[in-house]
Amino acid sequence: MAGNRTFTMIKPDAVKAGHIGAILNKINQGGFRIVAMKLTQLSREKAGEFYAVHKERPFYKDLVDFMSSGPIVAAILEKDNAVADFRELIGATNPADAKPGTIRALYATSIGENAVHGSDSDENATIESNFHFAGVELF
Ligand code: 3AN
Repeated sequence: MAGNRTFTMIKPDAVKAGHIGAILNKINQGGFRIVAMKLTQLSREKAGEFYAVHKERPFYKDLVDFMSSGPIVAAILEKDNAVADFRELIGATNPADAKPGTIRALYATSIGENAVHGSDSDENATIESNFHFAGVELF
């Protein structure tokens, strides 16, 4: 059965461009409830740990540099079928392929700087939520 929570980050490109409010609005309009949220910045070390599954990929270093380059918003979101529905709301990894109206179609500039993260499985949603919010009260 699909879980009811996912994890997201509004990435440094979208924070810098002033899109936090617009993206949170899309998230709420998409039927997601925010159960935990913070404005924070990842160190290079923490960004590397978060994206460790991509360690062997050619874009890993750029990804770690980018994700630690400025503030992000991290949040846990709740909705039925959260992981799949959120990935539908954010659109394809490459904004050029993202459906019109999705968050990446609206706010991402490239495949590397693509505005938002969304967990790709219930298991990773739990791991990623704990990475940022272990021990924090959920609302
Ligand atoms: P998604 O975030 O859509 O699940 P993943 O898990 O394949 O995509 O990739 C994680 C992150 O790595 C992406 N959000 C993006 O920032 C970066 N990335 C993925 N593919 C590329 C690529 N070909 N070139 C540069 N960066 C990439």
